[in-house]
This record gives sequence, structure tokens and C-alpha cells, in this order.
Amino acid sequence: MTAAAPDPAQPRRDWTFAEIEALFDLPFTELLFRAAEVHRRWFDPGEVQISQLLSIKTGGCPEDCGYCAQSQHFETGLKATKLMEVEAVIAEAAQAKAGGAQRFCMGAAWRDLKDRDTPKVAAMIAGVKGLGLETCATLGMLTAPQARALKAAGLDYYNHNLDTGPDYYEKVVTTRTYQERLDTLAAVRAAGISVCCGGIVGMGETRTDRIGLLLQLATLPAHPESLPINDLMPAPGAPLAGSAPIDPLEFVRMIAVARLVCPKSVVRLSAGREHMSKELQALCFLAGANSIFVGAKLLTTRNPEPSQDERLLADLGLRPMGERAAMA
Ligand code: SAM
Ligand code: DTB
Ligand code: SF4
Repeated sequence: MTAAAPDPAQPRRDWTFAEIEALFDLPFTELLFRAAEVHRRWFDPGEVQISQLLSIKTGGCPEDCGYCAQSQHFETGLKATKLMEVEAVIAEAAQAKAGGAQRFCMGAAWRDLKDRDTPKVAAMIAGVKGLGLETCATLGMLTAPQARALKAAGLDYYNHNLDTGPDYYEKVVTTRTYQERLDTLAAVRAAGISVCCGGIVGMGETRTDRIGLLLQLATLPAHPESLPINDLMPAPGAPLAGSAPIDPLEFVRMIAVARLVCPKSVVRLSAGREHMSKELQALCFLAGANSIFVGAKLLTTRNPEPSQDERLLADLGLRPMGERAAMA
């Protein structure tokens, strides 16, 4: 019996380290050209998906992620808060929608979701969904029944990042394993929730670690529907805050290679735009990024002002994803 031919309509999931390394090694303009070509094959390159974040429970997190302002292991000066009230979250989501957000992502500084908090979070999800927004949450680890409960409440996406390559992971966080991240991703996928999974660069990792992260993402049982690439937002007091910043062209390469290895994923130019020039962001869109966070705040750190982002999208001739279809 001969093996079934690969389906050209489906993205490859058999990438190797050497193949991804070879993409990084391409001359910069050749890499961008290829990524831009693939971007056009799967998406309208004039469109950008627009998400907005809200921290529904800030700080005091028991995990020790070395990049994070919200870990209780470090003195970052951040004030911890309790889980927000449902009505307050829905009011913030309504404002986000009025400001042009298509998806509303609720983030909590938790290691894992507690069953006692699930009904309240489910009510937030149902309320946000009721406004006509796509819903996303990032609440730490989930069990399979919790993932099903969130799906039943109307959760469209779950964000759970692998953060970096497996070899660098223990330099970044010691309170959980890579495998635990993969287990939550499997529970999310099994519940029928779309997966938002990516990582962070600029944490002192090497290109080998960045290739390691993309290799993991590109060989998951299914590619993430949403793939955020975050540039570290240094949180004073967090151990990785003093990492040497990533070279801007290397950041663009990371976006371009993500686009090539996960061609159908919506690649988000995620945290870090606040310190990026509009020219650098333009290169990222050319390299295949097609999503951003809007709103002056991410979870705890700054994002560009809405007026600045409106200007950016207008200057680049980019429009919100699906807007043209919605008007037709
Ligand atoms: N506590 C949950 C977790 O870690 O899965 C959800 C919230 S956590 C803040 C969501 C993601 O934000 C992290 O996985 C990490 O990739 C990203 N992140 C956190 N702090 C960051 C920073 N200072 N710069 C860039 N990305 C960051
Ligand atoms: C993701 O990949 N990036 C977002 C979202 N998913 C949850 C978080 C960025 C956080 C940046 C640091 C902060 O604001 O605390
Ligand atoms: Fe906690 Fe998430 Fe921050 Fe890690 S990234 S310390 S799990 S809030």
C-alpha cells in the first residue's frame, strides 16, 4: 500500500529543525518575499484582526515566569487585585467593541483555573459573547471538564503560550513544565475551543530557542488558529527584565518564519508594539503578521494609544478583518 499523498490544502505539520533553521538563514528580503507570498495565499493581506485585552485578576500569581510583572516571586511594584465583577468586565468589553475590537481577551494571573471561580468566569464569557464579540480567555492551566464548561459558556479562543523553545524553558519558569502547557492545549483543542498559542522573544534566548518554539507550534496535532509573537515588555523587578533586546530584523524574521511554518494561523504582532517604530511594524505586516492588540493597555503594561493605532492602520492602508465582507 502506498502512503496517502499530502493534502496541498492543509498546512504541513512535519517540519524539521533544520528546515526552520534554513528559513531563518535566508537572505532577509528573500525570507520576507516568501512569507508575503504565503500570506497572500491564505489571507487578504490588507486585513488585520483586532483584539483587546483586559486583566480580570491582576498580580499575586504563584508561578515564577521570569518575564512577568504579575508573579508573587518578584518585587515588581504591581498591586494585586481580586477577580473583577461580571458587570464591570462586560462594561469594559462594550467599550472595547465601541473602540473597534473584534475579540475580547480576559486574562487572569492564575496558575490554573479553580472550580470555584469557573461559574463567574463563565458568566463573563457569556456576557461578552452576548455583545457580539469573539471571546478569548487566558487563565492558566485547565482540566478537560473546565475547558468544556468554558466552551459551553461561549468561549471561542483560549490563549496558552509555550513562551519559548523547550530547552530554554527552565531558564524562564520553574513552577511548571512544558508538558503541562501541552496538556492544557490538548484539553482546549478536545473541547472544540480554538487555540491561541505562541511565545515571547527578547528574553535572552538564542535563535536556536526561537526555532525550537516555532518547531513545537508547527508540529502540534493542529496548528494554533491564533499565533501571538510577543516582544518582551520589561517588567522592572522581574529577572528577565534586563535581557538584551532582540535585534529588530531578527524580530521580523521570527514573524516571517511563523507565517511560513503555520500558514493558516493568524499571526499576532502582540506585546511590544509600544516600543516599535511604525516602519518596524510595517515590516512585520509585510512579513505576514495579521493581528494586533488595541487599547492603551495590554494586561499590566502599555500599548500604543488608540489614536496612534488608527493612524498606523490608515497610513498602511490596513482594515479590520472581515469588514469588507460585513459591508457587502
Ligand atoms: N497566567 C496565565 C498564563 O500564564 O498562562 C495567563 C496570563 S499570562 C500574563 C499570558 C501570556 O502573556 C504569557 O503566557 C506570556 O506569554 C505573555 N506575557 C506575560 N508577561 C509578558 C511580558 N512582560 N512581555 C511579553 N509577554 C508577556
Ligand atoms: C499574549 O500572547 N500576549 C498577551 C495575551 N496573550 C494574554 C499578554 C501580553 C502581556 C504583556 C505584559 C503585560 O501587559 O503584563
Ligand atoms: Fe502567572 Fe501567567 Fe504571569 Fe506566569 S505569565 S507569572 S502564570 S500571570
